[in-house]
Amino acid sequence: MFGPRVRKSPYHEATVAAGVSAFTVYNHMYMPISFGDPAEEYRRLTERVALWDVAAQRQIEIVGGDAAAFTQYLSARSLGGLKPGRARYAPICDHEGNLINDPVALCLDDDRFWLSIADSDLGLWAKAVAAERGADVRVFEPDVSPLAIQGPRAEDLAVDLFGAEVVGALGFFHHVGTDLDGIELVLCRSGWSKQSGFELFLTDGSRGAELWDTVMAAGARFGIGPGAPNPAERVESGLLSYGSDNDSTTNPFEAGLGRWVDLDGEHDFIGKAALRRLLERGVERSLVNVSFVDADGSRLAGVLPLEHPRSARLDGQVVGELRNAVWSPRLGHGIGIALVAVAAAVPGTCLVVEIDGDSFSVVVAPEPFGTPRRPIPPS
Ligand code: THG
Repeated sequence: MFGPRVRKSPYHEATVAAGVSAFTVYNHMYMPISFGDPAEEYRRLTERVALWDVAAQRQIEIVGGDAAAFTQYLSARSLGGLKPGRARYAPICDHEGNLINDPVALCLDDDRFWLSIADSDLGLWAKAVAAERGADVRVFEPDVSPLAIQGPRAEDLAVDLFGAEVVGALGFFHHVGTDLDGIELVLCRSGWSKQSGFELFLTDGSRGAELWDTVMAAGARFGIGPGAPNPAERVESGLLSYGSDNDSTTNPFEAGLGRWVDLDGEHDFIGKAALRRLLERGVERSLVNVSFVDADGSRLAGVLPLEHPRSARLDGQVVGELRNAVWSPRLGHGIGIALVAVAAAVPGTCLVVEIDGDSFSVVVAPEPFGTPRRPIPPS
């Protein structure tokens, strides 16, 4: 019993009707994580198309004369050249250089942005920073609820729903305001998998069930079914799960997001000076992919991610934590993500973790798993 503090998404009833079997709480909202058959949900995502209630990816809207400059001031990544109709992955740090969110920033107009946030109260942060700086912006959470279609047949489904012209013109991280049978939404080529797909940002929460049903009906001929951000596919793909892979003191270099941090650019942002100092001092930990090497790793088949991190030991000494572990259908063995001291982050290093009284051996992978993104078909 979570009570009214935990919000329901506009798709909540539809997901219950579709057989949701587990929720997490994300941005103070229930978010489906399973429909009871992990193996089938993985196949659906990697071979056909899956429908995800990701309304818990809430939007923080920033609008006003200073919106562009203010949004930039929040973001460690340069948003230079981010134009209406474009989006950019934009890690955000606090003044110590710790990662506090890793949203997708969408530019809707020259003076209007959405930060499509991961699981932390970025709205409070943005409002406070705006007020303290006297920025000419309004910061609020609009009525916007993303619904994702992900998988190799998402392209065909999107063409059926929105037409080849609209979909063909949409590059990766491009978006456009449109509607589906009069249901207004922003269509974006994005999503938290590497299987290709789209996110439909519904802008009228009263029409969630209608949108879910419309997409489900059109997707029937492509083998659509319900799903959720997939723990196995995303670890295989190397997408960061903020708050799950990292702790409250992880900087973007440790989290593997260094390539998105623009320290050399002109733009000032919160955490810039701290991040420079961190780099000078040298990064102490690193997020690495690991493979389970015991035959026993196969017991991870079908399980949901770890409920909490487990200590990882090297020669008996704790050197960090295993943050997530799942069975990988693609690789055929258990895989995980560990946040460990750089000395232990060397490929081939063997670590020992205890999970529910059993001891497992994991080995640091030679390189991040990082499935390449499925290419966008030529229009
Ligand atoms: N979509 C939307 N909002 C979100 C997520 C999303 N909010 C929460 C969470 N996911 C934020 N985290 C991420 C992490 C990775 C990506 C998007 C959001 C992502 N990364 C690509 C990559 O790493 O290959 C692309 C990065 C780039 O090219 O800029 O897509 O999924 N709406």
